[in-house]
Amino acid sequence: MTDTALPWWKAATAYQIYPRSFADSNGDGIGDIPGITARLDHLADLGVGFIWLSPVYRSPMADNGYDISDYRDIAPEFGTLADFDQMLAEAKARGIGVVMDLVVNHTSDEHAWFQSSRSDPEGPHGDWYVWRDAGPDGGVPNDLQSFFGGPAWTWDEGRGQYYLHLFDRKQPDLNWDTAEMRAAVYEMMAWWFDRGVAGFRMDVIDLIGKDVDRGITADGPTLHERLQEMHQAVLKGSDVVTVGEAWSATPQNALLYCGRDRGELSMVFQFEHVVAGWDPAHGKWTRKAIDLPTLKRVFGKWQEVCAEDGWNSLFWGNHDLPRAVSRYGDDSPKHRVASAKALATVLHLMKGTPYIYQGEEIGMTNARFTRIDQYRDVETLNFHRIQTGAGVTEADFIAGANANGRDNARTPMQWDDSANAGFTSGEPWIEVNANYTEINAAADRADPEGVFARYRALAKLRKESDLVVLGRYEAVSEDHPQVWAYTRRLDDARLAVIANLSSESVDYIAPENLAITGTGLFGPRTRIAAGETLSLAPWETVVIQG
Ligand code: ISL
Ligand code: CA
Repeated sequence: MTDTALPWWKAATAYQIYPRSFADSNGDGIGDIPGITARLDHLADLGVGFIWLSPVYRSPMADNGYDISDYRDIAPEFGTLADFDQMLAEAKARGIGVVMDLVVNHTSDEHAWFQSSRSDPEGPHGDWYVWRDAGPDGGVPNDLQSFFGGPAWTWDEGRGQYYLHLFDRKQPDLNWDTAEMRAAVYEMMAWWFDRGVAGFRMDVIDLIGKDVDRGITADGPTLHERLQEMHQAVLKGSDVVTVGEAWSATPQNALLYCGRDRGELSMVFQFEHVVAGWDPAHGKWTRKAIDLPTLKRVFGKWQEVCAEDGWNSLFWGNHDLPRAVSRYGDDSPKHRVASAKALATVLHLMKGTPYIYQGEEIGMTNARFTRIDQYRDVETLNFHRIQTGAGVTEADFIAGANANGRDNARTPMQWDDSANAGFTSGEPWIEVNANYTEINAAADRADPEGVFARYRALAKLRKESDLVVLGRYEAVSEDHPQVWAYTRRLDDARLAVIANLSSESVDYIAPENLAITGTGLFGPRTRIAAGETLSLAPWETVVIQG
């Protein structure tokens, strides 16, 4: 890169690790930190600049670590602080930063703060959580619902009050109106920075400004005030990266989080492309096809939002979402590899920081479970109970869970074709996808035309090319139902990206603004003339730099 003022994370490709499912070093069936350390070369080879590590803190694991009982310790099943420090050092030696998951909308109910809060209302942690008296009828204070189903309030017998939990009842919400609580969070963050972490991914951060009594949860009145305070306390002046998970982020409010003069975050994860693929009436538990023009318009709009200021994060999947190739591509044996590569290409050549979710780089697919007892996810199990109780058939529920349930992304990483995909020598905590003998890192990496090779090339390009990092995104033929085409422009340099995102051959007539002559990046073609018909094979990509 030529621009030395550019923050390091703008030219980096990120990689999310869900530790429980990545690599098990000791045969207990649960992925762990030494397992990650042993696999760092895979990531270095891929060209990753930083890892977002899903939570590894001490936790009773009601929500696989998103329920933290001690922010300054590691869950024993994941290892020790010494293991963590070693992983950090070995990642650093490979030029890879480690970004922790900051889960501070809530803690575990087993956290010492909550234990103290529930037993001693007048004590030092009495108002660190959101407590309310029962409603006039003796029931819940209001009708706020948990994201995991059912009321967001649980009665605490000892304290004689309800506490708020926007997620599971084992995840009580912290009270962000308490200054001492906020200071404790900032101190904890500083403690991890002192250990050498490269930044934080902030779990459901758009919920911390909530106004419970008015029923406002996301994007609440004090949200940005809190983020600015956090920035002043621990982020200011350092070169760490921060990415906030913000389901409520819109083009209208995005720059409030990541505008250059705001003093808040580096970027947010917004979910407009994810939600656009959900059924408006039934949410994510029913299946709905993806409409490409809508998808392109959503991404295009966000490219526009952050064209001059702010910064986008780019992702297809994470540990809460279905596998990219199953959701947006075609995971049939015939088209899986080509579609995974096409999806990687259109995403990674946009402006922003791309995030690869573990297994995506080898084209891993959804789980395809057939029975509810194969699922482990608290959200899926809660909604199974609620929905089948309300009359949804077992088969319909499983079909929905197989489309969008969180366990799709949580089956173990498929390393090779040995027993349990090389993930564990023991019994895995969740079933390995039966397709591991075909789909695994060893096989894919051995193929120069494989998915991994494409991801590696894209990460390398981003590291080396100002155009890929900074070029302006310009949409081309936005209404085309099968082809995603766009250009990037930086001064005189241009990049043309064309992908057939369908399983049929397409004759695509290149409009004038796509005409280019230059170097073909992933194929032999070096020129596109205005009005020329490109015969694109299913999921074929054409990328030309001119
Ligand atoms: O996937 C989801 C959208 O329906 C939700 O289940 C999910 O809870 C939401 O995306 C918020 O996610 C984050 O916070 C949760 C945790 O369970 C998720 O894993 C995490 O990414 C609570 O900490
Ligand atoms: Ca283990």
